[in-house]
Amino acid sequence: MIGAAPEVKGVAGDANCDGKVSIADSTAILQHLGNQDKYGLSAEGLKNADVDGNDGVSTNDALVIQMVDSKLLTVEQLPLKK
Ligand SMILES: [Ca+2]
Ligand SMILES: [Ca+2]
Repeated sequence: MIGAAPEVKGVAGDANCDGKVSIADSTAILQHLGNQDKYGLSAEGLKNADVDGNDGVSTNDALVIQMVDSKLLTVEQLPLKK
């Protein structure tokens, strides 16, 4: 993987667009929902954040990302089907 840049664009679950899926993405979604003016996600982040199979970003999307962080789901399973 020498010289290979991580794929940052369009990673399912990567709400904060740092190229990986972690608990920080779950937190970013919750902050977005709680205070959109201050902590709003980018357009790309919103697209990445919508992983639970239901349209729109909700606390359930944050929950799905927590499940990935807890190894109950894998990134490869995202986004979940309806
Ligand atoms: Ca991330
Ligand atoms: Ca959703």
